[in-house]
Amino acid sequence: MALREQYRVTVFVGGVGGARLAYGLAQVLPPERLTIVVNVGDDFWHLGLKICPDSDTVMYTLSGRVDRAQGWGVEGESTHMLEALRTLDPDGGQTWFKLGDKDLATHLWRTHALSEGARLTEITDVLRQRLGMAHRLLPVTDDSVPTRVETVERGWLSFQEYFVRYRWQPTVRCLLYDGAERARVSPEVAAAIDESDALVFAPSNPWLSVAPMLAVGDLRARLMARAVPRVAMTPILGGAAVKGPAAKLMGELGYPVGAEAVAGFYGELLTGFVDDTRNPPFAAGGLDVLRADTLMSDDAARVRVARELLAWLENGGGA
Ligand code: FO1
Repeated sequence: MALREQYRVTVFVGGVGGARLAYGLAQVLPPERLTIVVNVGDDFWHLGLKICPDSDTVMYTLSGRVDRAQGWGVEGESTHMLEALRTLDPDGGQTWFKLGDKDLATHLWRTHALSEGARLTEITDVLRQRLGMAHRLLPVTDDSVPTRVETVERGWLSFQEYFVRYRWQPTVRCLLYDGAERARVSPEVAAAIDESDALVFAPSNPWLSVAPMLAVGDLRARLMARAVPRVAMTPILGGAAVKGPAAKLMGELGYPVGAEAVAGFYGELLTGFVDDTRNPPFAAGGLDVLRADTLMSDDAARVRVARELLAWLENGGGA
């Protein structure tokens, strides 16, 4: 079915899972009709470099450069720098975060541009164009909003320490989106929201990827002010997360593991919800629910899910 002329979508994404939906949407919608807004809560400084993992995962995925087995990093990557660093740092204090050689160029270029005074939004726009990504990619804010994780076993950790260094094994007690109230939604993101015909939350981790975006400044109020479909897709399929700690984290934070609790996380922000056919149906209150096979294991599935979502929205679904 042909989509309505000029129908514009903004999709909010985290890393690997979000990039998969963004990839599908980008095969269906031309660049002027799709804006991808990305979480910056995972961003951190490492070895003097500004690393933006979710942003880079989306750029590499949509430009066809991603290491498909990992879901992040660059395909065919070499690790000469990392090996040399291991010689200098035999105790592994800095080598737990694996920076490949090509990926390193992205971090060097970004850090240099920041030191020259450019905004993260401007830098991300240049990077994605030069890497060959056609669609617009916007960090939710130019401000720093690092996610911090309080764990039972290791106390407070930075997000990447929790996620990569300790492989999300520590038990999470609580999460902090540091500086989020003071952070401002970028003007580009504000404009994208105001000009969109639908606002979509990818099947990203609600607490680790979506919450750090919703906590930024007045983002939630800006979204609520739009009388367009505001829909989210479940990251929980058949009682488990496709990848990563979503299900484990839900249990630790005291939520029942399932799509209903995911919908509850968004609350009145949503007008619609995309649930997976593997999940038991639930009473979704006023939400319009699309039930679909949302597993996006290959490119064809990503495009199929994106088409199904857009057809539903186009036919008045999710409102
Ligand atoms: N994830 C890992 O599990 N191990 C790594 O060593 C690692 C390095 C890395 C380097 C650059 C980058 O952009 C991402 C990287 N990731 C790594 C992925 C990433 O940190 C996480 O998947 C996300 O932050 C969670 O969305």
